[in-house]
Amino acid sequence: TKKLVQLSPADIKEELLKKYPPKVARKRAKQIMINEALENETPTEIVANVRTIPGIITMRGCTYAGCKGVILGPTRDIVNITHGPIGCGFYSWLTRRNQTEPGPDGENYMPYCFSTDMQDQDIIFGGEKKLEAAIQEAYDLFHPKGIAVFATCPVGLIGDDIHAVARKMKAKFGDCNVFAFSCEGYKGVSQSAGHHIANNQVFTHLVGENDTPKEGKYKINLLGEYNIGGDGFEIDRLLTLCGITNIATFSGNSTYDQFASAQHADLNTVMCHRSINYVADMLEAKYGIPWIKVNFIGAEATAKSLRKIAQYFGDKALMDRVEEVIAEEMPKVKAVAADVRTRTTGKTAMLFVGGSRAHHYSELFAEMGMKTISAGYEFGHRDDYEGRQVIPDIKVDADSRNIEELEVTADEKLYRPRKSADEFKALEEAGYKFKHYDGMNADMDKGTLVIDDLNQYEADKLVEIMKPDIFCAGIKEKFSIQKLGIPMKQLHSYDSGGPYAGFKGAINFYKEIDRLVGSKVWSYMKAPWQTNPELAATFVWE
Ligand code: CFM
Ligand code: HCA
Repeated sequence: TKKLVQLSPADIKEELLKKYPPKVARKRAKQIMINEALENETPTEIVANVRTIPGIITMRGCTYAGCKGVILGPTRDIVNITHGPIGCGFYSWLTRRNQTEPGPDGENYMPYCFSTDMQDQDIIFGGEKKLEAAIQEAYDLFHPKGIAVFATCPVGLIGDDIHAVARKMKAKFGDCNVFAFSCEGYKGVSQSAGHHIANNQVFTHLVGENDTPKEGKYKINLLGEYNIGGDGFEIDRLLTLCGITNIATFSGNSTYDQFASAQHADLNTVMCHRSINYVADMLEAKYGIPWIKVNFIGAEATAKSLRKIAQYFGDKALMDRVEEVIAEEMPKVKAVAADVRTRTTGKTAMLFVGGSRAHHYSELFAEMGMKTISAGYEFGHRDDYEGRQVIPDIKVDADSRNIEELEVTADEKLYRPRKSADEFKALEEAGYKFKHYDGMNADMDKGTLVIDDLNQYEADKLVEIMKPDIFCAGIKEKFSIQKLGIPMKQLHSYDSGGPYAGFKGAINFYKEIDRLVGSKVWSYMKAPWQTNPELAATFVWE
């Protein structure tokens, strides 16, 4: 006999925690948050960027993945050598679907997997000589502009000095920049530490190397866009249509020279704040280039971001051009949205991805009339959930480009308490530019579940209780979710689809999701709870 019970968000949270040993349950409880606590409750702070409890099957990856795969992976003309056993190199080889366009010089090392292939004797006697030989071999074969070395776990444990080797080889070659990353997988609690290590070294060894000024009236860098499924191509298409020059993308479809020339931009636009905010802050501190948050995931978000860039430059011709481009593109997007909405309105989604997409993609779903009922990051920090309202530490005069600095402490600059809308307006009117952006929580409805570092067990449980119409995550989650009879869409690799950014991307996404949530095939699957139910429950949307 089945009993149908209605579960509140608090009940669901309890269900997720029920099976855990008390200590584990106490820890996980701090990472499962009912968004914008219901009336008479104080909003909970979410605990994020903390170590995954051993034994739990996390969705996260490692520091090496964040450094080598994520930040440096999409750059085509730097030879990336993994110093370590072969598996790390092999499993980070072309898995991320970052696209590239080799250009006239044709230099593209992405199809290669370079590794020192450490063996037992290297672990015992040290691997520096082998690394030196690998760098030499890469130089002799390709004569690249740059060679980057990435440390895997054993390298840190045995103490190979990869930086000394890199310095020695750089001096020896004279015409090739060799630099290294101490990004051992175990450093930090996730990919996130790898982003930071990567950002620091890219800034130290590459940014500023090319001092030839770049042409262009409105020069920007696009930070935190990795050209997955060709997203960066679509964004570049729109920027070009608007007459905006993209000096460097960090690091989708990028080259050595783009990094080296980034200091020539007038404005930094930040797409994935989690992975690249360090570079944005360093470019501002060293070169005085301000940054603003943008988001090209979602048609409305794309239009808003283009307008934001135009507003920054404050030039009427640019603002008009941006409006023309939007007016040209938007009707096509709206027509497709109107069609799919007849089938997708009211459907529900769950998004558990990385450190920014779980937030950005909720906009695309909203445009389809779909509701994100639960979401979370694998490795986001608190500011990715709660938002960041930095500034006003600079005041930019649109005509003269003068930047007036305000006195702020470093601490204040990073985590400034939230200001009221009125306070912001007044400051904005006074000419201050805000690097303000909303985190995930602000965009999620009241009573939704925001869960940090979701794991295999909780994912299954959530799906069982809330039965979303679609679940979005990565390859490790894909098949277990599908076996529960729920359509699954990978928001990392796009399941070979895409682009999903910009206007064309929005159309692709609407059509694909429409097909997925409308497919009958999933209803033929029998999930374990359907054959052997412990509890029949339903989640009722308030
Ligand atoms: Fe930024 Fe990314 Fe993401 Fe990320 Fe990633 Fe990625 Fe991602 Mo996979 S940089 S945080 S470390 S948007 S690789 S392109 S899809 S987890 S949400
Ligand atoms: C990474 C890369 C990854 C993995 C995706 C996945 C990506 O974090 O090392 O789990 O499917 O986007 O390729 O995030």
